[in-house]
Amino acid sequence: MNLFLPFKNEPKINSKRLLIASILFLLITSTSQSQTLRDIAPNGKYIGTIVNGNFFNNQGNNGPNYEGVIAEQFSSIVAENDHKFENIMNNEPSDIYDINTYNINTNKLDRLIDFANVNNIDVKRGHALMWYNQAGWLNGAAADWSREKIYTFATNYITKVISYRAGEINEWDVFNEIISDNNDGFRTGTWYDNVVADGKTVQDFLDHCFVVSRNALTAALGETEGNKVKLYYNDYSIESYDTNPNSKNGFMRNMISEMVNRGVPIDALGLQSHFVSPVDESFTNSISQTMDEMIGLGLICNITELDIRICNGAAPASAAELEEQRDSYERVAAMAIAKEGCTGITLWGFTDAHSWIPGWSNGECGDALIYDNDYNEKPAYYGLASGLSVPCLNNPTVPQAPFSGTPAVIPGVIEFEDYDLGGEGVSYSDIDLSNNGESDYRDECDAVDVVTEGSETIIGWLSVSEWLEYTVNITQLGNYSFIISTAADVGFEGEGSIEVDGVDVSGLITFPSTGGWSNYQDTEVINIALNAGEHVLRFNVESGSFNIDKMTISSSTLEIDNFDLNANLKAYPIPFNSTLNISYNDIERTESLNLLDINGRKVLNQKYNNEAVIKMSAENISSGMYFLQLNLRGSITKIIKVIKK
Ligand code: 9MR
Repeated sequence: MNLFLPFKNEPKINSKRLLIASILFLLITSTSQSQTLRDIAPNGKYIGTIVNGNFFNNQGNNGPNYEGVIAEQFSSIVAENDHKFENIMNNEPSDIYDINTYNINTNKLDRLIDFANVNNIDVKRGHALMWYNQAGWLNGAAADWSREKIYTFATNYITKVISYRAGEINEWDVFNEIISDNNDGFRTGTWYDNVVADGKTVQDFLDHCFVVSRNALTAALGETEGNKVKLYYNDYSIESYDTNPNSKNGFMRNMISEMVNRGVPIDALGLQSHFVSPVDESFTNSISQTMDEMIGLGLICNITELDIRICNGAAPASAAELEEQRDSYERVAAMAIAKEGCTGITLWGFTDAHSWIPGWSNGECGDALIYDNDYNEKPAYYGLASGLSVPCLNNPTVPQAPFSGTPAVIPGVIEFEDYDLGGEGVSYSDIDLSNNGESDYRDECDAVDVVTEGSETIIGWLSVSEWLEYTVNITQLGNYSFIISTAADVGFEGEGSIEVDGVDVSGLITFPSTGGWSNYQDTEVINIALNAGEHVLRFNVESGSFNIDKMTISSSTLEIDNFDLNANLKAYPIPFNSTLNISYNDIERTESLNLLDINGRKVLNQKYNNEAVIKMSAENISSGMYFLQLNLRGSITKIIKVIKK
């Protein structure tokens, strides 16, 4: 569940997990690297790095074991510069309108793919098809092109590159860094400015590039295989959540969600993640919120260029700084990899011997990666490995069953933390795979975010689309009121709903801000009709952020115990709205039911129809008090008072 919790409990890396990780690494170091980063990463998720052509294939100063470390540690690679425009298309085509005149340098694609294939590296990323930077002759030429010429160029260039050895590159950054750094929307001052013409916008151009990419892939590979290649939008300084819609993050979230809504074929968002050490928990919580929102749109959201620099002038990093960096790598990796919608983390290099950071920062910052200049693992390596090791990730689920062994009784109180046994996707759905709450109340691998504070146990970090299920025993058919106790800090609120056996019984319930994550308030929902017997009740999180404590469920059915026929008559809901339900345990004796107004005039009539519950349709009568008259066989009449809402 998301980042919200009672303020007293700051989320921490699970201490049990740290213990497991430490044991794991004692094992690693004592068994000569038997477990590498790629082994530790959860099943189905990759850990990647860039490869730099200058150090590749023994070109230049490739260090002691440049390719050896890549092959041993990583399950994904991406070229640092080789696939950028300036390196892939050295010369301007003689005719921009003729794709046959586009010559691309395929050596650079071949080199990456072949190296990956030989070394069992599963995921090959392509970076980046469209980018204003490192674009060689294009920047000068396209500055004079019309909108239509740029569109044609983009179509031909993308088609040419993405179709080459199609299917062997698993992911492409279709567009890189199109958003401005000045909180003012799309980047300006590049040749993209020329696409704003004839009523078209930069957004149209962005959409066009995704459509062209998908079309080229499906043309080359067919629908099924073509759709498997993941198409990314990739950018920096978009990682942490910002409620300001004009901020880079706010603009990006809006841009991506509109693209998804319009059906643009985008599969993934790349958070570059060039960070400064130390990275604290409030920062990773904020990134987590961005990731959850993007994953909620059905996208993959991956970390695509991770490095965490130490900025101390030219000084060598101290032991304390390296420890902080270790924790920073651990935090970022643990937060991201546990999410179902995060399929991988890519580092922007692995050794400090080859990193863009010192050059870019004029020597102010450096030491950003996980191996030092001499290819020794730094504390950051172990931090990353610890973050990647999610002990419960591949835990099998078990059949659904009540938490306490017996179903919760309704009417009664259900504590939210007593959700059923079963696991992710069976008895609950939680957006991340660790228990942010660190409570010992349930099994460690039951990864819903349970928080224990003193004698109170609650669930925090709720996110849209999460749900929890409870096997319940409803003692009698009738109408119930639910009092739900929730908390949300100033500025937060949320919505939920209740389903029984897959049917919505409550509609949207709004939970207000209560002024604090630990200030619980009751919200009452009345007139929820429930059938008797064993059922599965589900609580859905529909929107917002709030903590949940318990549901108190009581009967709001009108019962008359001393009914003449000893019949336990029930009429519900009281007050009723569109339908009044009537039942009693000898209902077959009913001849008919009349609803009489206060003056004794009959306003509705209903015959018994062999159902266990007689339903009177009361939509068209006005609010107020009525008398329900039951006419039973044997000329017995019974009258009770009911109220229409
Ligand atoms: O690491 C790349 C460096 O060698 C290049 O000189 C630089 C040019 O801008 O690009 C670096 O990689 C960038 C990546 O392609 C996109 N995101 C930011 C990366 C760091 O600048």
